[in-house]
Amino acid sequence: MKLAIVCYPTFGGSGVVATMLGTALAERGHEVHFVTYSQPVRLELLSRNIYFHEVNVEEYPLFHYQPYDLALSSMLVNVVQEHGIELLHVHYAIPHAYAGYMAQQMLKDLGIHLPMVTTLHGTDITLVGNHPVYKPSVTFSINNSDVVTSVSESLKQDTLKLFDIKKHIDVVPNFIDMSTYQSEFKDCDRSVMAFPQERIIAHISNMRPVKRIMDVVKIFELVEKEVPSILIMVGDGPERAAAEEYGNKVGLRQKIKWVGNSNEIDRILCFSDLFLLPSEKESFGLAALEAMANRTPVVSTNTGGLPEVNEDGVSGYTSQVGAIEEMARYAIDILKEDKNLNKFKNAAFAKAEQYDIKHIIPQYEKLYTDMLDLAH
Ligand code: GMT
Repeated sequence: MKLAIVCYPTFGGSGVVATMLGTALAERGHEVHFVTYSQPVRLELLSRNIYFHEVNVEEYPLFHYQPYDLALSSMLVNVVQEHGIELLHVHYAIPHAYAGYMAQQMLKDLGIHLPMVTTLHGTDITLVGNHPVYKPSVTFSINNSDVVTSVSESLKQDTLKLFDIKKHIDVVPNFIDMSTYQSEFKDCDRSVMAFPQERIIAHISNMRPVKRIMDVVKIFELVEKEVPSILIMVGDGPERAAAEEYGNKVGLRQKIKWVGNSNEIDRILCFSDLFLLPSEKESFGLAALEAMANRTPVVSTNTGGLPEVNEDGVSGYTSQVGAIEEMARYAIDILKEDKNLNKFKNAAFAKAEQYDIKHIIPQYEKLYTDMLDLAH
């Protein structure tokens, strides 16, 4: 089939999931057109069946805010007509589901029916979408999508609680391509980062307030007193400066490596012994799943969809938001002895296998074909 995918092109999980989905569908012979404002960071354009259409918003001095959703819906109308697109899959409700709906209406005028799947990812529901400024548009866009999916059971329940939803929501969890992680991990050269006696702890996020990265540094501060270790902080965002300053103040300048945004996530996770994700909200926690696929256990909060991914006492541990001391104790428990650490590493890998791409892509394909059957 021929489909258009709309997503954010940045390092955020929703864009990563959309890119992995599109890439996997293209490998299975579908024609996939990404429509967004720049090339998605993980998209390899030189691949069979993959196309990218860049949405440009012309700057015009009259506009205080440039109308991206208008430009996106117009671009969708053009791409659908030019390439005979059969269905649209938008990731992240704001403004994508809204722009998608507008494109559907314009195409209807031209005699073209374009069914739309909306995948809810988290903050489009729990943080931003729920704000009164956006709520009516988000409710409308969800209720007017042909198919709605959410990336965890928890996000589905949040959506039903926070919005007046008349549509059925299918839970299709995020996924990972485990075939990429079956190798012997030959590239795991931990000596580039740490001394042999040190454990390596990692955190990856966009360092927004919701990620509570100050908690990451405070947990590490406690762990490091008991277990020689270093912390690798990957990503960038508004909370970074304060957390970095705190780390320096408490004497951890040499122990915390702030590496910024990175395209080498798997290399970093490959030599990591523990992943910390003490988020305030997390609909799924794709970063935790990526860690687990790299045999890295996770200490996280138990918020949102995290307990669905990180099984408490198995692939790591989960705690209440803000329970810094408890998370530090769990981290020490995992890291202290090699034997226990290896038990957690193997269990994390086994748990990640439940989310292998081969279980999830057919679920999306079925939703697409059912939707197209209904449309014809
Ligand atoms: O949370 C982020 O840092 C980015 C955000 C996004 O929209 O890209 O992530 C959300 O979607 C991811 C992919 O489905 C999920 O793994 C994240 O848990 C979710 N973030 C939140 O719910 C805070």
